[in-house]
Amino acid sequence: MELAEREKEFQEKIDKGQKIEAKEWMPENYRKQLIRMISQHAHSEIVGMLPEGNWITRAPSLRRKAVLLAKVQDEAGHGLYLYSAAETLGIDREKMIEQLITGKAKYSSIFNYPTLTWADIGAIGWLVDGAAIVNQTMLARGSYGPYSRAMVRICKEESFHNRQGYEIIYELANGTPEQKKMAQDSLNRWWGPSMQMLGPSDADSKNSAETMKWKIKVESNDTVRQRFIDRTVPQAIAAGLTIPDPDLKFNEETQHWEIGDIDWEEFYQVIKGYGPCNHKRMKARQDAEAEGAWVREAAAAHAEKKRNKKAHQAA
Ligand code: BYC
Repeated sequence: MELAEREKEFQEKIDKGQKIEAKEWMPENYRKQLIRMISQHAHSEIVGMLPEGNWITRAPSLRRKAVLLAKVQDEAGHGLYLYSAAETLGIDREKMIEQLITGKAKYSSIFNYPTLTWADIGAIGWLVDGAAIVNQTMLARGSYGPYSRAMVRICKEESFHNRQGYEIIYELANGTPEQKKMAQDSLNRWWGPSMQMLGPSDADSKNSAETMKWKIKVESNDTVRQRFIDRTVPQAIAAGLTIPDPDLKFNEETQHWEIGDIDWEEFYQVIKGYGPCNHKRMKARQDAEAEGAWVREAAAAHAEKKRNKKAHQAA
């Protein structure tokens, strides 16, 4: 079959809402776009463990510690499903990890900010996982079977993360004046990066035309961001906190919350490597890779030994 004809059939399948599975024919750029997005997503999950893991030993109670520990472990699990989903496209995990630790691959901009107080753990669960859920419930409707199915389970776990984050923030916001101040300070620092996290505005999003044509994403960055804003502003109000945006207003006609300008200059600086914690995050992943080398070598040697034994018995 001619390439053009194959592409036409592929597009028809997508337009009908059918899923594409691992072994099926797909345009090379569809494969590339998916590897780019899924591997960036996987990297975000494991880098995202770092700012939160930082607070496990300092959680204010045993309950908070157990919940945070479970959340951070969930993020590692998400990384594993996602690396596996990317592997179905013909790239192996070693290669993806190498791309991460050599700085060739991106991970979410949001994880380049520090967690300065316990309230930041609340803000991450509330805002970061909140933004992730809105984005990922959309991605669960995407065209690539292994990725969209991974999203279903991830979103269920993210919902628990989101609730635990909001609970922390809500309790602090309704606690002592010092605690309320801590919650507000945390919202002030995480709001802007949470807006940026959902990607450049539609006019500047270079991949959206292609990824939306192929239903890798079924909604644009701005659409997803607006849904996140509409869901989050009332939660801030319910907690008695103020969104740090003087231009925020509710549009009665459209029934949407409208925000002021997003600081895209900051976003591009962070994704170029100049955020407050890029260097630290990268070094943590590089060290983990180096320190885990002996485990991988031992596991590979054991597997090799088993294979040789089997081959010897079969001979
Ligand atoms: N950070 O053309 P665009 C989590 C890049 S983790 C860094 O609009 P696209 C969690 C983008 O890659 C959740 N880079 O891109 C974990 C592109 O550059 P390249 C993470 C960003 O792909 C632990 C360029 O900017 N979620 O939930 O159509 C604890 C132009 O952008 C970012 C995912 O990864 C960013 N924020 O749309 C707690 C979801 N935004 O690659 C929680 C999967 C954009 O061409 N990804 N860039 O060099 C997506 O849904 C989409 O990739 C995006 C961007 C909406 C993020």
